[in-house]
Amino acid sequence: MERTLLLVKPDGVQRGLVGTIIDKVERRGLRMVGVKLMSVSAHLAETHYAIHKGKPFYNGLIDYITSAPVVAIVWQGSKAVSVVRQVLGSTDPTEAQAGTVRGDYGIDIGRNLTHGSDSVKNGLTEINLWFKPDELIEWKRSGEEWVFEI
Ligand code: IDP
Ligand code: MG
Repeated sequence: MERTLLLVKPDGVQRGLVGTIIDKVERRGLRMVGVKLMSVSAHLAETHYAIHKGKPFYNGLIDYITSAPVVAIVWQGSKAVSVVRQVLGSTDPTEAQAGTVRGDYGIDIGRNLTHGSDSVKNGLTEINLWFKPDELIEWKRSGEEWVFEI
């Protein structure tokens, strides 16, 4: 089964949307296997967003993600990567569909509330960056046969 990293960025934490965002993914049926509230160091932020280094928004992005605590969550389940991206909506909240996190709660692309891994491979890399192996719990959520035809 796939795993993916979801970050509730500082604006999501400050605005009290952690529970709402978790609720949407949890109700969709994915299984949480790791979660923590954390301050993001400049080093972690720069490693996570290395692909965007040199872009006009890069410095602002690093300032944003390091400005207040974030909640980092690892989700597991069939199609976890694409399902989380779908729940979050398009990067620019003004293009995100109503019903998505960014479409319902965001306006500005520089305050888009969340991060979701964009591929299975990048998800694994990001999970290794943000979590130690012993912070991830192997467990089975009861009733998953009512979510997945395994
Ligand atoms: P994603 O978060 O949907 O994967 P990316 O293109 O990977 O989107 O961009 C990473 C993050 O950089 C976005 O979530 C957003 O916070 C920020 N970002 C992207 N483009 C812009 C921009 O044009 N202005 C300000 N911030 C941006
Ligand atoms: Mg991205």
